[in-house]
Amino acid sequence: MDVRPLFECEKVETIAAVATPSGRGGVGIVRVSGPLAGQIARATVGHLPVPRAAEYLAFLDTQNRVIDRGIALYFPAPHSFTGEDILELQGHGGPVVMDLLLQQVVGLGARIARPGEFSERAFLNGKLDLVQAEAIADLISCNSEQALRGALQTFHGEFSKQVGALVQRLIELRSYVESAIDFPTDEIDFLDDERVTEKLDRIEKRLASIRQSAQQGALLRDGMQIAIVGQPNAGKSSLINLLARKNLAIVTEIPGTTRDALHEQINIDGLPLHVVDTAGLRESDDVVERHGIARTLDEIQRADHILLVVEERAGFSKATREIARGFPSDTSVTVIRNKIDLFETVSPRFEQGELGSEIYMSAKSGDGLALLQNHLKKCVGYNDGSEGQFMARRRHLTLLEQAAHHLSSGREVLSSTVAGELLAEDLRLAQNSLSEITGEYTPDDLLGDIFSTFCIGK
Ligand SMILES: Nc1nc2c(ncn2[C@@H]2O[C@H](COP(=O)(O)OP(=O)(O)O)[C@@H](O)[C@H]2O)c(=O)[nH]1
Ligand SMILES: [Mg+2]
Repeated sequence: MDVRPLFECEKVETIAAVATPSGRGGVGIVRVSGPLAGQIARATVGHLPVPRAAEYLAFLDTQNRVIDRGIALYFPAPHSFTGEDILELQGHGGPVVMDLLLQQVVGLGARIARPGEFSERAFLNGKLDLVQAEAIADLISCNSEQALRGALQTFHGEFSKQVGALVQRLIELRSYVESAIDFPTDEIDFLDDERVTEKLDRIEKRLASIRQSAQQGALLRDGMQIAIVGQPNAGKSSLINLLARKNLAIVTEIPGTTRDALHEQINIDGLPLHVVDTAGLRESDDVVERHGIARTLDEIQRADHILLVVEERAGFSKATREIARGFPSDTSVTVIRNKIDLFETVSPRFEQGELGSEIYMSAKSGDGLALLQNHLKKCVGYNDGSEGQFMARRRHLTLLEQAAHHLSSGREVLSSTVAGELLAEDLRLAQNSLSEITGEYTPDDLLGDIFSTFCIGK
């Protein structure tokens, strides 16, 4: 990686922040990183603490008054999170204590850290790659155990390892192709050689499989947008209440009850889903209801997946077909044939219908809910408990897609023109896209964007 370690640059500022959440708690931690950490330790606790050993001490201000008593921990460079000297002052977790301690270290020359600046330094000093740094932020903000496990896998380098191995193969192929260019008389023979296509095949296959895992990994993190739509009274609000296991939306037998789009984040075995209940679609003279219907149409455009609720009794009415015509062609749809409890002979089941999958269920009794939940998991290719599932971000998906695009353009060049230079260039671009994932090749302003979304003190 062509990044000069921060601690080798002439003037590195020492940064400080409260690393624990604001508010009151048993323990609060002020973290200091940079060349002044040792000096700040001496001035605050009287001496340089033994590296990596907990010492119970008084924390003093510049007039030698005790601010608090607690544990001081010192991690000299390079064996620390950031790769710089780090001092951690673990005091009592009250806002005044934390404030005074922070003032003390700032008075001694540290400056307040920007959000994510500790992680940024860890990255710049080669302690973590970009994917791993992002995984720490995801680990802190995740909402389910499954997501936590995915973030940990990524933090441990699972995703980086797979991307790194692919980059290695690309480099090998590139050097083979480039050596062909250097001997123009043999170039055609070189490139016609099946080894090139074979290698390219293998790289493309591997990339496809990483993309699939990353897609799942991104769903783990970001979830899927699901819009519940249909005619008034079909049971949409009952369905969101059932999925969320609480009384969110008002349910009445009066058509047109729901006007505002109602958003809820739910979780099926660790898979996060953003579900929105919408106003039923029909012609209406009511001004408020018409606003609601306009919102429904917006939600339909935004959704990754649509649950179209119909009353089993009414079946596929003309009005329902009309609604479905407004769905974007690339959005997947599941038809919920609701209210089967009204028929003794109909039991929950799954079928393939004209619009896609159909689930016969009852939003009122909950019969068939498990069918719907499993179906949604399947739709996103989500397997719970699968080993090796890592977490990924949209940023990674975009870069993987770019890499795939360059590879397929390289393949075209190879089969149509057999021009080594062009193929080599496509391979180079594919490699750059992949390297941007781990941060080996990443523009500075992008780094700023990424780290600024992290929390303070991390
Ligand atoms: N029997 C039965 N009634 C239902 C079912 N789902 C909804 N309902 C009823 O249908 C009416 C409309 O439900 P609601 O959820 O408000 O429908 P929405 O207008 O689509 O949001 C209410 O009286 C519900 O109790 C169901 O599965 N079975
Ligand atoms: Mg409703």
